[in-house]
Amino acid sequence: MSALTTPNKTPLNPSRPKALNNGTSHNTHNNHHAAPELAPEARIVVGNGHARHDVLQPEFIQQYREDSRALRAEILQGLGRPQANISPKFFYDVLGSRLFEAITDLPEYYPTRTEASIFASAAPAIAARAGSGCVLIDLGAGNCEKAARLFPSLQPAQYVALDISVEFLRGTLASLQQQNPQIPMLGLGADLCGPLDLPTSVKRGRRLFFYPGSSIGNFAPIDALALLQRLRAAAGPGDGVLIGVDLHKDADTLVAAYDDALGVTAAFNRNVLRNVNRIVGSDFALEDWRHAATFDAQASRIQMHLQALRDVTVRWPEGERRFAAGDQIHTEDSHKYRPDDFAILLEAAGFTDPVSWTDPRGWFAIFHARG
Ligand code: AVJ
Repeated sequence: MSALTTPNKTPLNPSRPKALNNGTSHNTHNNHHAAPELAPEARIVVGNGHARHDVLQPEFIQQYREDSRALRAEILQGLGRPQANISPKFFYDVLGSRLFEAITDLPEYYPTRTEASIFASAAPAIAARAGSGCVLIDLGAGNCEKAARLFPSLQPAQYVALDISVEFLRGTLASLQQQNPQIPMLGLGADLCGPLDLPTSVKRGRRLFFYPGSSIGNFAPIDALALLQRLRAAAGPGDGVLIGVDLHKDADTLVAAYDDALGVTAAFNRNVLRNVNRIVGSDFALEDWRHAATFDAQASRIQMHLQALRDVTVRWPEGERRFAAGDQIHTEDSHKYRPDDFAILLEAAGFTDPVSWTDPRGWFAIFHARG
């Protein structure tokens, strides 16, 4: 366990997630949804308006803290490369998280709806296979919505929500805890890109690692394999993984999903420049950059770039970068798997007996495999 680990006593009135105001979130490309803007007390005040002192509270542990100097250095390193890039983790500031949430409502963006429809229709089969009463470890927690929908069928012995920052989890988990007092909950601030050291607060017993939303698509297959291997190392016999994966399909459908008519994905992509300006003090002018999304069929991935509309020089306190008109900054890859290939990846990581559920069009799949 990291030396930074500090078990945190949950305040009686969980505060609004502060990190939402200052930050980037994720290197695991989870979906960060801005927390609902409830008055803090709205979550636990009952009846006569006095806060109860005996309500069940989730536990929070922060294992890993992002350091702003490291984030700056990471961005500047990416901007200095011959092929400039910005990691997709910088999409998810407050506005970016809201834009992502808006993306999931777009008619063209099928993954979220399709995955939800599979969970809805396959929930009994998934529970039969994964087994109820497990410790549910949510690696793509975001707003915890997807896991919460599985509670009735899975009846987890504990719900562990993982995020880069526990601050993102406080509000959501506190209200989820009130709605599900029978399920002990733990919010864990951890980095999925490092080894998975689960603290002792994670109950013993069968574990189900849950990674929904095709977040795994942001990793190149070789890095997805490394992540699965880390999960495999943390899993014992009887444990399993449940992973949402977007599937390979025709280029038109894919490109439309990442270049919608309303321009929400374009705004989501271009917003990364505002976040970068905030973090490194650069002067990217948004009007100089257009959104580009292409499908590389060979690599089976959507690639997002920001393309310079004219010659520009971007400056920051200790440097600058010139871009010629047409030059691109790479911002995201979203890999699309063929079902057999993802099953092979799971087996290569040491998982066994992979099964998947899909929708009638075969656009998205949920995989289960055993540790
Ligand atoms: C959150 C990584 C699953 O790749 O589809 C949506 C992010 N980017 N539209 C995806 C995203 C542009 C999304 N993931």
